[in-house]
Amino acid sequence: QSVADYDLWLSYSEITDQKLSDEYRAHTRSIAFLGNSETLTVAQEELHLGLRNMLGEASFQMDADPNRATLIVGTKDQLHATIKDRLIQDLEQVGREGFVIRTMEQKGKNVLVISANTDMGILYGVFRLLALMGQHQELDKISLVDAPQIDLRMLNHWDNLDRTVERGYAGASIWNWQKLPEYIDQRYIDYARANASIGINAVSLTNVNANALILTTMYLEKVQALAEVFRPYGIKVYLTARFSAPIEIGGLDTADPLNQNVQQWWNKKATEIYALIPDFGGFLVKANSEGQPGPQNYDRNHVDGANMMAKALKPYDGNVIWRAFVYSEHDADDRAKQAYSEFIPYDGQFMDNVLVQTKNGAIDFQPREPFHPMFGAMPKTSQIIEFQITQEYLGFSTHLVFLPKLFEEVLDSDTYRKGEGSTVAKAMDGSLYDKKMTGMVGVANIGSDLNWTGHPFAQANWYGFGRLAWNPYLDAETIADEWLRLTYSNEDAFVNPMKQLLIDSREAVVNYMNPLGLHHIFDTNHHYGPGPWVSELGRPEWNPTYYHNADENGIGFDRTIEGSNAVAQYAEPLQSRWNKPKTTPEKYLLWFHHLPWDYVLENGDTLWDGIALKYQEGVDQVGKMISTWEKMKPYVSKERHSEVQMLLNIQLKEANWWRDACLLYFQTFSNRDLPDGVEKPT
Ligand code: GCW
Repeated sequence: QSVADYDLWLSYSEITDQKLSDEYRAHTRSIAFLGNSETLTVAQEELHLGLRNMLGEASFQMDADPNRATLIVGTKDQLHATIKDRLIQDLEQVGREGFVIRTMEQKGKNVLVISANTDMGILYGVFRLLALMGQHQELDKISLVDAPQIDLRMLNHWDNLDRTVERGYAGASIWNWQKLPEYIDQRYIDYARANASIGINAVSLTNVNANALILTTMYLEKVQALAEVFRPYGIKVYLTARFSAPIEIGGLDTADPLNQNVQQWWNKKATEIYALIPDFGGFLVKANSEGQPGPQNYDRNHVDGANMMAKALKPYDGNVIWRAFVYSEHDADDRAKQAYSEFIPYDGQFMDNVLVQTKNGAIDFQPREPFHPMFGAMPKTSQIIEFQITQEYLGFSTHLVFLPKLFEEVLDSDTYRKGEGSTVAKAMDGSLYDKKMTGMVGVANIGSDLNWTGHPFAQANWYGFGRLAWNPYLDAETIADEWLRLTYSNEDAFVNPMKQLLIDSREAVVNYMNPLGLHHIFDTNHHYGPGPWVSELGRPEWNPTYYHNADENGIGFDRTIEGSNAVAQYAEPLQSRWNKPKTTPEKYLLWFHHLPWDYVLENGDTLWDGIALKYQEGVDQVGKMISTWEKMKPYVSKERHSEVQMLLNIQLKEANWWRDACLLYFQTFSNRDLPDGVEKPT
């Protein structure tokens, strides 16, 4: 019952159910693992590890004759014609990274086959088979054909070279730059295994608030060592490139993207990197945002900057990932509008190895935001989505919040860019517009804590991100179900209530932090607790008061035609719908509207009462999470149980804090009593 936190969802717990383990043993008794490569070696090792832990060492043999094997693992080219012919149609569907898992008949006997077009497909197939077994799924009649729907499935680390992590809440950076390149921490390997098991195939190692030193030879050799660890697992390395690097480490006196010496410098840098890391992914760039240098420092624009770097990488098939997270103090009528205004005119001007990376919402990783209006609005650009897995505005690694629910909500949102059904998922996976490359990015929540993510349940957010990047149409419940089974237990009495707990946890945090479309009312800089009163910071859009605008007349941000007109950045019918409070979903109400305290909500409550009751509901939901967890003692180790219990107790205390702080503050404007049912602050 006890689970080593370090093992994540790869704990491969022993299968004690006799019938099931017999069934699995029958399938895996004699294994023919065909072919030879670094990737196939790690796949074979993983299969071995998984089977040994789940079924016991003595139960299988690894190098069986394919004619007599019960499990055959091999790429299309390795398979015997009689088996290959029966799989060929499916293999044609699964591309470079997909796989087929099927039971079929061979000489009157059942044989289980994992096949793919490439070695990477095999590795993904092996991980999937082990996951299915870990979830106690039937294999007898399995026929699974699966392939990723998104090309680039990427983690962004915001890790600094001194091992601090921006917005990292799980200890120091796992990259030990001081000991690299010689010392290869086992963690790097396990990190690669975990990522490959959920299909992550790219990682940017360093903070987007970048340090140019990472591009010096000394650091590149360290990066090379990591890239070599990751390569068998199909993971490409990217680095953040500081736009002013030619000045800082190159001795030039400018970083002007149209200056030939600057272009030359980046060309040479690319050549140097690819000599060390032939499959280097490319650069990730945050430019002209929050004080980072960029092309605008030289009166050039994003296209000039991105294309200059793209030219340097092009000969090696590298990409530039250019972030669209920009906002400036000069045009601060509505921060939410700025990225769209700045980027949309550039559609069609970026080189084809430039990807524009846009956060899921137009402000900044809030507990809830409407989808970013740029999605679907740049048909000629490879636009990729950035989610935050680390919980900057979601209670750090202290609060339990299951993020796949948030990711799913965004991916399922309809942009209407090509009529009804133009969901964000479709804009991302290339089905809406033909894209050279598609991608989904998550800001990692990983650190050197024993359990990787700080909160043991934050592992589910890493897991869930990877699963959704593989298939953006998966639903959050399926992901919760998988993760709970793989990490903790297959007992229904555990899985069912805990699944509900995970699913509800997202709405709980919205309710006790930012209900009804409120946003960015966090205390300054750290973004942890409430701070709706903060109003004296240097720039208007740094102040929470800017976002909620509470006064005697009401509360909310007017983004209608009469207000900032941010609604105009959305396609019809959203534009018209969200322009009126009555046709705006209440979850976004105060995002788009400034409304009187007595505005009447759908359920008949006044806005003031509604806000207060939502805060209370959030607190009550956390209370319910605690009582559910209380009943889970039989299914998890004592240590795990008490760890999560302590964290949930903090979460409850802080949900109360949020409710009291926000309601007492807003009450100074509303001048109304709290409704029945809302606990009075003491
Ligand atoms: O969410 C904000 C964070 C910054 C971060 C920035 C960004 C890396 O508060 O810490 O900087 O976004 O995404 O660039």
